[in-house]
Amino acid sequence: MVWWPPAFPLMPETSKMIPTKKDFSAKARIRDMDEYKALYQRSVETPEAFWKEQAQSLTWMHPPDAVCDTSVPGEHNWFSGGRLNVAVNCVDRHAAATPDKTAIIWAKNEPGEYENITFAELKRNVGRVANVLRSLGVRKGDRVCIYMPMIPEAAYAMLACARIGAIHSVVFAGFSAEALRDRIVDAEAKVLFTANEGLRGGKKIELKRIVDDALDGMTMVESVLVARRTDADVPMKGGRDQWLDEAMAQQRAACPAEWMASEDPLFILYTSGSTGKPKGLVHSTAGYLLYTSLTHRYIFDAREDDVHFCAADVGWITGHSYIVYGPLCNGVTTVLFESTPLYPDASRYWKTADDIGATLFYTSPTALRALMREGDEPVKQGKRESIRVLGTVGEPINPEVWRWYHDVVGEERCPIVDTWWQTETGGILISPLPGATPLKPGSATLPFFGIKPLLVDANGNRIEGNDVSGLLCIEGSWPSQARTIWGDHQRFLNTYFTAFPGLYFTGDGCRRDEDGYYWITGRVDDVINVSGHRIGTAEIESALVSHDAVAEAAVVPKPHDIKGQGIHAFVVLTESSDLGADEVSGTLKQQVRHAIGAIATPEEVIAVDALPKTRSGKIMRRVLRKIIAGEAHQLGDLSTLADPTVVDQLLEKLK
Ligand code: 7RM
Repeated sequence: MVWWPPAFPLMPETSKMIPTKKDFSAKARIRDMDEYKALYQRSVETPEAFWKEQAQSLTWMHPPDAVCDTSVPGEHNWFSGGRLNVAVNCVDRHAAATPDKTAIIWAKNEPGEYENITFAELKRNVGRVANVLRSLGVRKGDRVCIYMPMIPEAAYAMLACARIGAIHSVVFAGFSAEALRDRIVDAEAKVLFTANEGLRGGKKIELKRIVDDALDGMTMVESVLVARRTDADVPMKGGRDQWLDEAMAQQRAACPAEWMASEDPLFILYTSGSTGKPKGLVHSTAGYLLYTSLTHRYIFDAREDDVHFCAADVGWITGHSYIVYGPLCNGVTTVLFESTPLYPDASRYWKTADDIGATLFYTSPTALRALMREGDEPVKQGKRESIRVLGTVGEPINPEVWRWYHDVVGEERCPIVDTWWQTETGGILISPLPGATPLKPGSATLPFFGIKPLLVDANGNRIEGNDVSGLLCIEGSWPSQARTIWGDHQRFLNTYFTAFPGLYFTGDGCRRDEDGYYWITGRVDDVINVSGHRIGTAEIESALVSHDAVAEAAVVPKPHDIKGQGIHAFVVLTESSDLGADEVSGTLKQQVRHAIGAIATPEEVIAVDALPKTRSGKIMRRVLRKIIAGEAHQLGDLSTLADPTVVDQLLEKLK
């Protein structure tokens, strides 16, 4: 099989790679490149045998009769015939073996405040919430929306759904009422979890009020369960709303677990694509759980006594896979971090890590860029001695930030795992193994077991060899690959499997260097990655044009020192617009916040007379991207531009 010449890296002595750490490697699960190569080769040459063996790490109610059927791209299924329950795997089996071990450390918003939840307690709380759901008539396959801050109840709600076979849809608690409503309606959720208020840094977020706005005039959601995070009283709608703690108190702790089929959906998670409508990616039960737990074990080199501190939010895929499901399936203590990296100051992560003895630490380049700007002193306020592995995810990491993470935060002692993956992939696909892979700052390095990355050109021709660039595709399937887009399988096939027949197209550009290492260069589609969060230009544009004063809108990214990319909007106002020149930016920024949420707020909204378009009327975002990035001298081919004077007008405007 020559799908990828296994041009494995040279030994570190002969290249500019950062060698593995001897002390770490000596005790690691995978200790060198020979071990990695051998296991990797086995995983791609005999995948059935490899995955069959790996599947034994899960507790099955009935073992699968087959490993995988991946013959038709986009119709993959894994472990058919198997029966299992995710909550049994993540909770019950550890509650039986190690009932008093801490399952969750909740690091509250206020520094120094922690609450530990043992596996035995977790089991009882999940059981109670599951019984609350059952009492509300929630059955296997029903959808439950979770719109909560980072509190233990969010994890209870997810695991309770898993226990009874309900499909959860976690919506990040930073999304606006409108965005929440769209996601509830798309999934047809009948129950919603929220909290009276959320606390994040110095801010209070009125979650229940946002929920009331989202549900206004809607009958689809029959019940709202409200966790009590603060002592704020909030209006409760009779017959619909109840306090979660009161509802739980009325239920037994024991709740039988559904026997779920391997391919039954575990959850839906929405992400942005190149159209205005977010996609609800659907993840499976067995494959998802197996792959997230396996990657957690190998990529973080996770052990029984680890404390896994992933600073993401459960509203994103990273929170699903590497706060809740991966670590808990492995019986590893996981951390729910309610605060922000800068609250009350830039030493927060490191002091928290010291307080709770965090051994594995996982965050985003955006957080690291913000922290690096504050200098080394806040880092030194924490000892960081407990930390063994440092991880990053969400965007390309600049080599100088990587260096700082490695040299200052990790004091050159901790391997860094730069993990590339997506909402669609469920788990990490390209990453170093911390005891085995020599590192290069800025590269996600090499594929995980079972993963076959390849590069293609725009015409779909495979690009062989090393020191090449192209579009990143994955050949074949892996267990945690998304199964469909909720309610629109055709869109799933069109988005991911038609551009390059037979391959999964990631939407990312990528370089494979002279050593075969992968460097993800970022999205090649109309998706902007702001602080590691994907936002579709079409969604923002549709929010803008829904304002009476806006006739047309075009949104493009511009490099941003902290966020990676910032959102820049161009609008053409309507004839009848009565927005004053000084009001345009403020009003339209507010419009976007209202429609989507604060994360989608443009850096600037610029009113222009006309947008650059092709003769067929397509907006040439490439031209706007270049102009806004100050690269007007290399606008490229403008021959398809309908009205070339538009470019001069834009340049004049932005002077
Ligand atoms: C986990 C997550 C996915 C997009 C992906 C990339 C970018 C993620 C890295 C990265 C460079 C990385 N899911 N991305 N990780 N780029 N290096 N290590 O982020 O669905 O929200 O985003 O994020 O563009 O396609 S996501």
